[in-house]
Amino acid sequence: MLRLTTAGESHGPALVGILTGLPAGLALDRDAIDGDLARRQQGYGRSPRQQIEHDRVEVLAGVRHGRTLGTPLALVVTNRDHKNWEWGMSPWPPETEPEGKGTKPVTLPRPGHADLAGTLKYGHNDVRNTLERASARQTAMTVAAGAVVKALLADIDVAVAGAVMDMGDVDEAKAERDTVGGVVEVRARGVPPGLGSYATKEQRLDARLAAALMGIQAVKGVEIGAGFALAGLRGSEAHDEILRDENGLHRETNRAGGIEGGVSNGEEIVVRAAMKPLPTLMRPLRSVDLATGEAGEALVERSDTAAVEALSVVAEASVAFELGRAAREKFGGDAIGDFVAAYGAYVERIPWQPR
Ligand code: EPS
Repeated sequence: MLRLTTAGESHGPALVGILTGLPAGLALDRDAIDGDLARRQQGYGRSPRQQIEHDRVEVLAGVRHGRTLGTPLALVVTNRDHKNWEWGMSPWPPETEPEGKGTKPVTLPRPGHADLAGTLKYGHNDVRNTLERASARQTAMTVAAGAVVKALLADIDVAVAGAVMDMGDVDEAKAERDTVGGVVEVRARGVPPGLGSYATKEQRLDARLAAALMGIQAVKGVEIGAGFALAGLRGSEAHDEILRDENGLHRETNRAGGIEGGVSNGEEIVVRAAMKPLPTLMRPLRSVDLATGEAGEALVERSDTAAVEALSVVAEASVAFELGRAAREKFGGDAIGDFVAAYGAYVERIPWQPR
């Protein structure tokens, strides 16, 4: 089954991903993957770090001449900033004099980041040992893997797109040395009915998409379809009546966001994620020095004022990955042709046409 395992610190040499469970023969386009990586780096309010990084995917295994081999893919995204952190992030005790960044321990945790809870949990004496992996830098690998899975979905005519719905005023926040959050939406078109299952909570597509979105750094809320607003409606106003036309079954409304009973129902999948304002403030919040116990101000590092546009790309990749996983469960196949044929036979059987 489709699975992504990742490793990599924000200022280490690289992000690494092992992607398993793809069929053989899937055509991949390097420019499409790199295009999504570039989209993730853009947007208002991004930090100067994005001028250092030029994210590109390197494929070390699992692909030959542009097609998957049916074996694990090994993906790498290099951290160009690592050259400034070679001493600070050295895996072994450095044998040279301290040089570059990360040479002094961080002891003032930022409220809202993983800094405090992570450092307490793992018994670190340098908050950097927590923040390096907690960093949203890791989302570059999420996007690389999501771009690969979007190619799989495209073969069954499923398209996934993320967009920013709402965002605080970046210019104003930046002037006040503050940060803002926002809301993104992801829509997936062409998803056939029957992905996920009502049978167990682990199989429910809504639960899986919620976990995929909540698993992205800084996400604090997730909605499917009309989400929280449904709680205030009558049943007669909330549900999407079932109609039939010459193309098959369809709905005139989509308050369910394309999922009923934890199963895709053939309508567009619509999910939203709310992002909190980023926790690294140029005007720091109060904190406590973990080394001395003294009151202080939180770590101030270069930071994004907002990363909501980046979230829209990461959320798109995360939704694509989960839909790809559910599609692999349903249609299987060792070769891409088997997968597409199983999809074809299934949509032939049911009264539904992609719209
Ligand atoms: C992040 C802090 C910043 C962000 C980073 C996430 O990194 P730095 O400390 O190097 O400026 O830029 O995100 C990325 C590097 C990225 O590519 O998205 C954090 O603490 O979460």
